[in-house]
Amino acid sequence: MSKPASATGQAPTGTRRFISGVVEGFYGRPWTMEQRTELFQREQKWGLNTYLYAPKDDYKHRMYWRDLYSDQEAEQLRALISAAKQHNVDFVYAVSPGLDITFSNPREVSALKRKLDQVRQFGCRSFSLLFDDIEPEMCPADQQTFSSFAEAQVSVTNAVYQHLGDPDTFLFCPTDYCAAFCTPNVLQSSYLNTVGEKLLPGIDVLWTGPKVVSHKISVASIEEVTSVLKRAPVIWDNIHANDYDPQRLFLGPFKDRPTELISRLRGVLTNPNCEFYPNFVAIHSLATWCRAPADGGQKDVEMGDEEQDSSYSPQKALTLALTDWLQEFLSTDQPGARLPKESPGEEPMQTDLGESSYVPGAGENPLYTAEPLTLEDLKLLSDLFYLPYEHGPTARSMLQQLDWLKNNRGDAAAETDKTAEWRSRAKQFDDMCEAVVKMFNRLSNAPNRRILYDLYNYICDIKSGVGLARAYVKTLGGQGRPSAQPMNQDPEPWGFRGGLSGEFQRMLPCHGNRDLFRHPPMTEVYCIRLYCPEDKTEVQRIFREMKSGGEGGVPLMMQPPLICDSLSAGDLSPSPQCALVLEDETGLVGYALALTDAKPAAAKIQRAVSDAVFRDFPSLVTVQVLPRVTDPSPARRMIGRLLSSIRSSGSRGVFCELRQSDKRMLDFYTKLGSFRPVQVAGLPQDIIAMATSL
Ligand code: GDL
Repeated sequence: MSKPASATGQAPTGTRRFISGVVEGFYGRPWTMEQRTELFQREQKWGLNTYLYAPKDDYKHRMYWRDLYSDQEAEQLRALISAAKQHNVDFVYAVSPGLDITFSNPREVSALKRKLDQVRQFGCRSFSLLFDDIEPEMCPADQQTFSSFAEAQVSVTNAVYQHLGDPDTFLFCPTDYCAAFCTPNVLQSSYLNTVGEKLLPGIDVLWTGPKVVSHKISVASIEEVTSVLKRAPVIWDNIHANDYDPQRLFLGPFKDRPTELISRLRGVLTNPNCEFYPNFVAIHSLATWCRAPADGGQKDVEMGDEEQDSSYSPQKALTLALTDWLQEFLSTDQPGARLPKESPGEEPMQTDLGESSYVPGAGENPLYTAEPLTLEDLKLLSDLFYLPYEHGPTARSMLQQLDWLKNNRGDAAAETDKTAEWRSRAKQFDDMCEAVVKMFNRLSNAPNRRILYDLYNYICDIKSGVGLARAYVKTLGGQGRPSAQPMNQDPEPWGFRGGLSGEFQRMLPCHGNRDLFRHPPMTEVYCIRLYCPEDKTEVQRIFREMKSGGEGGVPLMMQPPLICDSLSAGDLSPSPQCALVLEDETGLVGYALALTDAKPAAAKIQRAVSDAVFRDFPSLVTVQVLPRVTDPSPARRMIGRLLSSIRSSGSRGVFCELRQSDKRMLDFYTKLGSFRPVQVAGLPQDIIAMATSL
C-alpha cells in the first residue's frame, strides 16, 4: 500500500493529514510556556504538526477539570495557542475528567462543555477527552443509566464533540488503551468493541500499542485494533516516557515501529521524557521516521527484518539528531555565559573582561579551559540512556565485559594466557569507564546550561555507577585501593544506591525487576481465560509434549505417575472455576488446573497421602507452560488467579507434586515465594511435594 501524501505533514486536498508530533502527557512537573513555545518552533522546523496538551499533574487538566481558567491563566493559554498557530502546529487541548466525573449527571456534562468552550474562546479548535489511568468501575448512579463503562464514556464524548461543532481533530483516549489492558483480548474486548461501534466516526482514538510502553508495534497488531475500533488509531507512544522510573532517561532513537505503519495509522504522538531538553533525539528521530519514503519496503518487526529497513534506519536517525543536538549544546543559553575557546582570528565576544581577566603569572596554575563536547560524547551518552527495553551498543559491551571479567577471574598471580586475556579485557573496560568520565566532564562544561541541568542527575548517577564497577574490576585485578572498594565496611551513601525503593526491589525474587542485559523482555501478548471442555485436547497435547520431554527437555515417560497426571490427561475434570488456560496468537500454550478436593485423585493412583496433609492442603494444582514461553510472568499471573479461585471455593491450602528432574517447574514454584516443600510420607523417589496455605 502506498503512503498518502498526508504522512509527509502536508494536507492534501480531500484527505486528512497524518497527525504527527508530541503529547505532553506524562506525570510530574509540566513543561513551561517557554519550553512549549520552543517545542512548536522545533516541530515546525522538523515537519511535525501537532501538540496535545495533556500534562497529568496540571490541576485544571485532570484533578480540577471542572474549574475554569483565571484571567492570568487565560492570557498564558491564549499566547500559547497563538504561538502554536504561528508555527503551523495544531494545538489540541485535552481534559481528563475520569477521576470523578458522573457520566449520567447532565450538570457534569455541562461543566465539561463549559470548560472546553472557554478554551475555544482562547483560539483552540482541536480537543481531546482522556479516560486513561482511571478506575474502571462506574458509580451506582452511572450503573443505573449506562449498560457499560464504554457506553458512558462514548455517550459523553459524542455529546461534547457535537457541542463543539464536530471539530476536525477530536481525540478520545480509552481506558483500555493498549492490548495488555483488554479482556480477554483486543478482538473480544467488549469495551473496545463498544467504542468502535458507538463512538462517532469523526473522533479518533489514541492507542499505546501492545503495552503501555510498547517495545515493538507490529503492522498486524495495528490491523487488529483498527478492525475493532473501525478506524485507524493515533499512536500515543510511550517509548521515550520516563515518568515511571527516576533513574531512567531515554535518548535512543524512535525504533521498532515499521514505517509501513504510517499508511495504516491516523497519526503518532510521542509522550517523551519529563525533562524538556533531553527530548531532542526523541522528537527529531520521530520526525525522521514520519518523513520515511512510502515504498521503502520495511518488513514488519515480527518478521525479524528490522535491520534491513531501507526507509528508516534508527542508527542514522540517531546520528542526524545528535549532530543537530551538538550544536544546541555548544550554543550558550544565557547572555554573558562563557563560550568555548574562540577559534583563532575571531573577535572575542566581550572585550571588557574587567576583573575576570585574570592572567596567570609565571609558575602559577594555567587557566582552566574546558574541552569542547564531541559527537562521540553524545553517542556514548545516548548509548548509556538508550531505550526502555534496550541499552545502546557501548553500554551493552560494557556490561558484557564486566560480566566476563567477573566470571573469569582465575588466579591473578599466575601468568597464563587466560590471565593475559583477563588483563587486556580489564584494560578495555577501564578505558570505556574513562570515556564515560571524560564525557561527563565535557558535558558539565558545555555552554548550554539548560540542557545540562536537565541531564545532570542522570549523568552523575551513571558516572557513579560506572565508577563502582571500575573500582570493583580493579579490586578483582588486585590493584584496588581499599578505600575505593565498593564493598568496604563503611561505604559512603553512593556505595549503596537506589534508596528504599532499591532496597524493596533487591528483596524480591530476581531483584523484582528484569535485567535488560541478561533477559531482554518479551513482547508477546498473552491471554489468560477460563478453561472450557473444548480445550481438553489441546491441554492433552501440551501435557503429552511436556511428558515426552517436549522441546529438548528430559523424557519423563518412564517415571512414576503424579496425582495431577489424570487431570492433565483429561481423565478427571478440574473443579468448576478452577481451571485456566494461557493463549498466545498461535493458540494454547499453557494451563493451570486444580482439584479443590484432591483425595479421590490420590486414591485413584493409590497414592497414600496422610490425612494431616489433606487437612492443611486439601487442594491440588498443576501448571504447565510450553518452554517457548520464556517470559515467566504470564504463568505467574495464571497461578495467582487460580489460587484466588481455589481460596474462594473455601479451601485452606494447595499442594502440587513435581518431579525432581523438572527443574523448570521447581524453579517456577520456588520463585513464587509462597510454595514450600512439604514432607509427604510414601512419595515415590524423585517426587517432591510443595504446598502453600491460602
Ligand atoms: C500511562 C499514561 C501516561 C504516562 C505513561 C508512562 C497513557 C495513555 N497514559 O499509562 O500518562 O506518562 O503511562 O508512564 O499512556
